[in-house]
Amino acid sequence: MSDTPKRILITSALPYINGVKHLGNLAGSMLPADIYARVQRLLGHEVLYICATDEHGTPAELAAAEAGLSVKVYCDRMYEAQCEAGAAFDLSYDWFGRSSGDATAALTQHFSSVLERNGLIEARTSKQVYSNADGRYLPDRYVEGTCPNCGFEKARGDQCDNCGKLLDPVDLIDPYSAVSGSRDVEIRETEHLYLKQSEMSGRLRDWVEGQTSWPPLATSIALKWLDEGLRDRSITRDLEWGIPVVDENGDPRPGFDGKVYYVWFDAPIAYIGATQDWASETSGDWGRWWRTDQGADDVEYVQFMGKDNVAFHTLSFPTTLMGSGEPWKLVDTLKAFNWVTWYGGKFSTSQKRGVFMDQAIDLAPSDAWRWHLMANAPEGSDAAFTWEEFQTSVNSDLANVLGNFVNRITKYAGSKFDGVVPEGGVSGGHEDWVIAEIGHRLPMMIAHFDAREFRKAFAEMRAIWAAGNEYLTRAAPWTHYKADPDQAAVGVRMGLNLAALFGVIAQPVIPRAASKILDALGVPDDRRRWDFDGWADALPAGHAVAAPDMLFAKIEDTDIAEWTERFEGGGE
Ligand code: B3M
Ligand code: ZN
Repeated sequence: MSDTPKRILITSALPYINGVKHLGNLAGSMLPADIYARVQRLLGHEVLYICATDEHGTPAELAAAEAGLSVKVYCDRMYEAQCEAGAAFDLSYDWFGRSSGDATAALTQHFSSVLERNGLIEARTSKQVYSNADGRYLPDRYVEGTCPNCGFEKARGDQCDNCGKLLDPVDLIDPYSAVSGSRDVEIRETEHLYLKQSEMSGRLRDWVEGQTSWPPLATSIALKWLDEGLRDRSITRDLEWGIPVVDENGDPRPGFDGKVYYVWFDAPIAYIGATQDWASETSGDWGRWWRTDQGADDVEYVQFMGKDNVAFHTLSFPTTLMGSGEPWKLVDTLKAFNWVTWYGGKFSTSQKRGVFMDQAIDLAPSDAWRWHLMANAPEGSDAAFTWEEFQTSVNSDLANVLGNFVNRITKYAGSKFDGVVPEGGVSGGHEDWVIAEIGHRLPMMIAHFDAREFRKAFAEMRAIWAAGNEYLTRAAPWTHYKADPDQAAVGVRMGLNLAALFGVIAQPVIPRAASKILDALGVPDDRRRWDFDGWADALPAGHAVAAPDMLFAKIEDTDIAEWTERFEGGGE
């Protein structure tokens, strides 16, 4: 079904290093990117899916301090933890790197020099909060105080968690150090580098307005910032941990001792740095994916992220790339998500509210989460997670609709037809019906996946499984077995081929259950790709099949009661 093979570069927003991610993070970036990558591979396209941990900035330093570890050791440990969590959820990265690697540092310093040469970066004197008690500057989250916008008393220097407003630490009323709590702070003047985004407004607007395949959520966020007037942003911070600041020749910059680049300047550059690391480790060719003078013109680049990351990907990162005047690949399509909420409230890493990836995997297998989270993806609006809906997804969609179907037909073939696809009989109206039904739904499902419309794609997949159940109800091979074994054979043959098809389409979404189904049915590798021609005869008469082990365990009411209590589900 796939036309000419494409080359598709996929990145998902880089998970921040300060802890294992919660289900909301997973559903808004890594999981949809993984499913999209798997779909495109099955369609025969060449895919490179890159992700990495985002390791710089104040949250890393603060979390390390809280854990009583050096930032380096903390990041090493959390990187391992995030690798494990990703593997447990079957995230099929081609490369999962680290923004703290050398490649990203070199690229960041390169972009800084080139942008400065092009007049898009300049050093300016700025006001920063300095703590006498701590003997250091307090950038971003190192300082807290009262929000000038809403009066919230625990606003952080970079943003108010209560009203969401982005802040500058010097805006806070009654500031105090988040390190020591000391209020003995003063405003000092010190030098920082500024990215002159304002000068790029015109080019950015032309570029944003020229995009045809961005979802409205992404375009509207970018245009809102442009309409409000892009402000120049400081891209350096008074911190130890990060990438050292260089001058226009790439040498250590005088006066910038103890300063590093701002985490949001280097984090998107890490998409490229991680690709370079992938290339070094695999003898891959990174330029073919990122440099339009080296073939990346043919690449379709798709980014996945939560809505709070859109401005950085549509404005500041493009400023870096375009402003360099070098032939870098820019994003073609950006898929942005709203929030998954915890019973309508916020998931929170700092307050440990919600379910985190490492906890989730102890409660239910990855397939269950993958199915539930993306069937209910926060696409049109925020989507609330509740235990009750999770239970319904697993018990009804997976166990009843898919699991029972596969189970019933394979067991029946085992007991009545010696575990082989039976021969004989002639297809009739019921078979025509289900073939037509699937012939109509399959292309729609693929089109929805291609358009990254996950809810619609999942609904179509469920409808295909349901059509199989409807077919078995109509054809009811068991009722014909005694009087007309040939007619029973037709039904079982079709049923087994439907089960094989269900396994093939389920692969990107619930890869573990899908493999179990395909292995039990003995579906050969070349029949597992998303090329559906002749699907109804994929398993020919005489082909041996077995019943898979249990595919999905049901979630009991007692589980829900226990989890609700343990995670204080809904209790805010
Ligand atoms: N690390 C996501 C976040 O933690 C952020 C994404 C970076 S993508 C270059 O909000
Ligand atoms: Zn506020």
